Amino acid sequence: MKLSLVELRRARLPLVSPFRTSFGVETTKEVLLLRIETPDAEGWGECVAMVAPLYSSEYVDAAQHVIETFLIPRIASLRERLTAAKVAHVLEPIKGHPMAKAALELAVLDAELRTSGQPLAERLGSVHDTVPSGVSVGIMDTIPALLDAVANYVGQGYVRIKLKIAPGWDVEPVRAVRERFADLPLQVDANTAYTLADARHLKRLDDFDLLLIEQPLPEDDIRGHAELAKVVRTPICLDESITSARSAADAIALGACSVINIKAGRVGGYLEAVRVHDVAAAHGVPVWCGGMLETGIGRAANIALASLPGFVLPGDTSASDRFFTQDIITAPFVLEEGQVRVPTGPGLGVTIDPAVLDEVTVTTKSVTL
Ligand code: NPG
Repeated sequence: MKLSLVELRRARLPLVSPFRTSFGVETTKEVLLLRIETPDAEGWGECVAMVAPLYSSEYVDAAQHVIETFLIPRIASLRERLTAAKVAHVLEPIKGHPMAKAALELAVLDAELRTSGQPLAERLGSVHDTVPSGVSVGIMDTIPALLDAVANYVGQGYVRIKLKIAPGWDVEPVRAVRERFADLPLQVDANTAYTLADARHLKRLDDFDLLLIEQPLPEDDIRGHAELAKVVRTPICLDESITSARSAADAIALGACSVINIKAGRVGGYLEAVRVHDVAAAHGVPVWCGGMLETGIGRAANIALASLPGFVLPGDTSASDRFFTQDIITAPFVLEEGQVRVPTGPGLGVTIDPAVLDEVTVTTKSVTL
C-alpha cells in the first residue's frame, strides 16, 4: 500500500465545560488529525498529545514536528510494502513519541481496513457489539457542584463514574459522592499527584468501596505502587506507567497493579494496545479503555478496542456530547442505556463531516510523497 499524501490538520474544539485534573484545566481541545491517501483508500488518525507536556512528556507541537521530520519519511520508505503491522517496527529506532506513532499507525490501519472492507473492531479481536460507558468527572470548585455533575451523568445512564482526585480534593469529595450514590460503580484517578509518603492518607479511600485507584504515584515509581498495594485494599490501576506490553508484564510481575487502563496513544498504537490487553488477560488482570478527550476519530478507535474480551470494566468511552457540542463526525456517539455502539463500517467506521471539520480547522499542512 503506497502512501501518496499525508495531511496534518490542527483543529480547535471548545469543550462543553472546563475539565480540571491534578495537572491542569482544559477548556478547548486542540487536536492534531492525520489524513493519509493511498491508491485505494484514505485513512484517518488522531494524535492524543495535549497542548502542554503535563500528562506525559509529549505535546502536540512536538508530535507534529516528529511526525513530519522523522516518522513520515520512515513509513514512506516502505513504499508498496507499507502495511499497518509494519509501522511500529519501522518507527522503533525513533525513541519515544508513542502518541505521534500511534496516530500515524491508526491512519495506515484505517486506510488498509477501508481497502479490504474490514471494521477496525473485527481486526483487533472484538467480541461485543456495544460497550458499557463510563465517564470521567473533573475536579470541581465545590462538593455540591461535584454532586450535581455526578447526578447529571448518572441520570444520563453512565454506568461508572471516575472522579479526578488530587491532594486537597480526595477523601471528602469521594465520601460525599459515595454517601449520595451508595451503589454507584465508582473509581478515582490521581494522575501521579501523590507519593508513597501519602500511603496512609490514600488508605482512607478504602472506606468507599471503590473499583480502583488509578495512578496515584509517579509514572516511573513501579516499586512505590507495589509497596502501596500492600497498604491499601482498593485495587491499584496503572495508566501513565504502562507504556508497552513489556512494561505491563513487568508491573504485573512486580505486584504494582491489579488493573490496567489501556490507552493506545500511551503505548504507541492500537496494535500494541492489543498486546497489552493480551498480556493482562494471560495474567487474569482486568483492563479498561482510557480516554483523552478524543474527537469522533479517536473515540471510534477506542470503542473498537474496548470491545475486546479482556475489557471487563467500563472505560472512559463516553458519548461525544460529554465533551463536544459539535463533533467532527456525521454520526456522533450516543449513550443508549449506558452503552455505546461499536462501529461496524470498514476501518474506523465513521464519516468525517467536511463542513464541521473546516470550521474547526486552524492550520493544514500537506506532505506529498
Ligand atoms: O473520557 O476522554 C475522556 C477523558 C478521560 O479523565 C480522562 N482522561 O488521565 O485519563 C486521564 C485523563 C486525561 C485527559 C489525560 C486529558 C490526558 C489528557
